[in-house]
Amino acid sequence: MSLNRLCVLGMGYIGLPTASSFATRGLKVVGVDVNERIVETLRMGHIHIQEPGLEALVQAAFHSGNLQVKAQPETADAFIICVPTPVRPDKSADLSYVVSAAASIVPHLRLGNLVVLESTSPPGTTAEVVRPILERSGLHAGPDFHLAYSPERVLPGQILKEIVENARVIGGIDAVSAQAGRDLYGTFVQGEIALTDATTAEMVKLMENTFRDVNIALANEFLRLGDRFGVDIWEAIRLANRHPRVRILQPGPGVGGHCVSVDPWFLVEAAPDISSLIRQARMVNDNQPAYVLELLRAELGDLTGATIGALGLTYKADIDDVRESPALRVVDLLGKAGARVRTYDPWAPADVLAAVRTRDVETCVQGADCVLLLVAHETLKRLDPGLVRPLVSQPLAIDCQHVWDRARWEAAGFSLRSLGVPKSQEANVR
Ligand code: SAJ
Repeated sequence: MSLNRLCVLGMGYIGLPTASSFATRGLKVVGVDVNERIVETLRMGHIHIQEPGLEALVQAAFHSGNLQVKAQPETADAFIICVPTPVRPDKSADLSYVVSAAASIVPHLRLGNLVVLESTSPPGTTAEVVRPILERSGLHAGPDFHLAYSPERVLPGQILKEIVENARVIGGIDAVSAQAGRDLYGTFVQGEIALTDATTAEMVKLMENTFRDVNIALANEFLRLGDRFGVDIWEAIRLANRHPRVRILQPGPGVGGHCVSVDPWFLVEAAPDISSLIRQARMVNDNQPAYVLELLRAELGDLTGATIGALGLTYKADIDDVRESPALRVVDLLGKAGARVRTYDPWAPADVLAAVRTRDVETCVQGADCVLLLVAHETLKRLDPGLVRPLVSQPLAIDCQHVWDRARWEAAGFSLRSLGVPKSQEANVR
């Protein structure tokens, strides 16, 4: 089928690269965002998020003359919904952005159109939530227009490569809808395109991120067991992973981001009676920041009045996203425990409030009783302990990512504690 004009709703981490990828392949694309500030920023040729290569791709899309950004959708051959689906404080799925994006398409829906939902959604959302909204147009999904679910699967930091190369699953409300989705994404996707039904595709996306969350929870529980039994968990994981069928993930200060720490709740909410493992894994990962706090207490005793220089605030390394960041949770817990926390992050947006944000590492660690590494940004991994040592008040460093070189930090006069390396094991890893 011919799909030449496209409306992409939501100009965020997924919608913007998706719209730009189609535009640079010759489709006429209108990118839509309800946030006027985002529309203005993009129209001025700037981008509001950091992702390697994205600015150049967006500029190429504008230069091609095929990309426009607007506040409202308009008639098109296909519509792609890429809006957020957060969880509410009670862990229920908030589908309000999906609902309003679908409603905004209704006046523009025409015979033969294709509508694709990309947002991560609870099973049944495409068929039971989006479909009835679109059918308010008087058209019927199936005979009159095509409707499909196709989850984004890209890793922040590698979006541009993965959006093209990853395999893509497209689930239609009928077979023709799925094929229409393949015609559309085939424009730029080089990975395999697998067709299925909409609810299976929704389930696939949730299973992927739940698989990751449960496996990280297992690594984090191993870390606690390692502490109990005096085992360096990094060494134990390295050795276990030499088994041909074992691949244990990395423990750490917790799981963040708007995906892995959120999506499993969609399954728990939809079927709480049969998802206890998934819920428990979420709780293990959500408790990691409190576990980090205990490590600090073990080293510093009462944290009231202690000065902590906390390095890293984003949810993972070398990206600018702080959503659900475990580092922010650690900082918050430290503040509640009475510590004076200064923070530094070379990536986090300037408007992130986290105790006292400083402009450089030196100011952050000045007078610190403990230098705390929370996120393994490249620049922080390479931090020179010799520069830090004269600035701190106590030479204690705590590495929650196991990336600082023990010999180097100790040579600079620091006592280095690593999350996952019990004190009794530190001598062995020297
Ligand atoms: N993390 C660990 N240990 C690990 C791996 C990750 O503690 O071994 C932590 C990270 O530090 C971070 C969190 O988990 O706080 C999530 O990071 P991530 O790199 O696992 O994943 P995301 O959220 O950046 O992207 C995920 C990806 N899903 C999978 O790998 C199954 C990506 O492919 C999805 O497209 C994305 O979620 C999404 O949008 O759903």
